[in-house]
Amino acid sequence: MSYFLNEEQQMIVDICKQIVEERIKPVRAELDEKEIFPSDILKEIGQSDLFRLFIPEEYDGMGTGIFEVSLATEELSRGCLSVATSYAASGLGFLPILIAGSEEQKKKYMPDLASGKKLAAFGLTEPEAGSDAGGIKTKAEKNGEYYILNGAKQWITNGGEADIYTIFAMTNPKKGSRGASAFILEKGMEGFEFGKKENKMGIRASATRELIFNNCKVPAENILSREGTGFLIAMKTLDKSRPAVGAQAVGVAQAALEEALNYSKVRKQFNSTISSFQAIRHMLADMATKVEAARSLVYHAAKLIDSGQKNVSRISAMAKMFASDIAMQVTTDAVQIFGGYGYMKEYPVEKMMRDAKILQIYEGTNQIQRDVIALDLIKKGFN
Ligand code: COS
Repeated sequence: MSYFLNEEQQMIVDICKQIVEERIKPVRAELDEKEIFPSDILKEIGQSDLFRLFIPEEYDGMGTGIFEVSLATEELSRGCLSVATSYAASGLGFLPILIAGSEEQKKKYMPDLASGKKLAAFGLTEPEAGSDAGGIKTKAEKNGEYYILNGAKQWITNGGEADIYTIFAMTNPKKGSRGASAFILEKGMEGFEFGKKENKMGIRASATRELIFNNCKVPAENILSREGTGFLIAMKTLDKSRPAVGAQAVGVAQAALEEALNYSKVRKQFNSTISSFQAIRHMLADMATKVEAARSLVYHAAKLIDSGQKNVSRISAMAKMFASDIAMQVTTDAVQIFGGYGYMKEYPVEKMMRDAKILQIYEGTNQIQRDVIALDLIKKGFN
């Protein structure tokens, strides 16, 4: 399908396709099986300037938008969701700096993140605060020139691998979500430690770790904006990043659809290829239609954000929720079309189905997305 991409956008897609074919597909099963973090591939992604996409030119970025990031994320997800997640998680980690950072903070941190020399991570979730983002317990107390952080973050993508972390902590717990603040932390800061790497169902090559703050000393100048703005920074970040989760979903669904389509044309039963059976044809038709609908919604959401529209929570949540539900359905149907072979690790659809599940959970469960959409709908209607 043509999406009227300009020359630059087509180039982004082509570069990603090449990385997928040459670097990702040959090793994705092994990375998954052995839980190997794809450092070399991420280096190559950096050398191909793909981390620069959403970063303004003054901080060594390319100044393109969420649409271009979504194109890159979708293509990388066609290859391997672990790689795409590690790539997208760095963007999620540095978005708070772009949204709320001072000129000095942006100049200090963004160039190395733009080149891919350093990776970022986003630290919001805690053992007792997942969907309830305002309920975080990590504390940040001001002590002279420092904030002292105590607490822990859970299931942090790129945890331990990233150099730069945007962390949300309570500076005034009595105020609830209005008492949260955001900080930039660097790996190696005193009192900043990592827990064990999690053993996951899917995206097994991505790194998910606990972050532990044990009287962690963070220079006071590393606060983003000012005290009390942390929850808002987190929400604004998620509003911008959720379409990229939708793009991950479109990519993995497209990959599963392609695998199922190709297999249906060679697998023979009852002396015919299974693509000649209506049962399979109708499944393929539904899968292709769903992927196309999800892609349209993701691209639309990304373009609305890039157009500068202010209230994007609803469309952003819709894109993430719809596309990830579709990815789960389409990858499950792909396994079904492969039959018993689909359940085996020799074929890639087994991994795609395991990987797809996380998309309905991270960056806000799809139940939370439905809450965000419904609340916005009831408050604002269609104005
Ligand atoms: N943009 C701007 N402001 C926002 C906002 C947004 N997207 N979402 C909420 N706010 C504001 C609200 O308007 C409200 O402001 P006032 O106090 O001035 O009225 C304030 O923030 C608190 O909002 P609300 O009362 O809706 O907060 P809740 O505690 O009920 O939580 C949800 C809202 C559930 C939407 C939020 O906690 C959430 O997004 N949870 C999921 C978190 C998540 O994605 N976790 C995954 C981890 S990241 S991988």
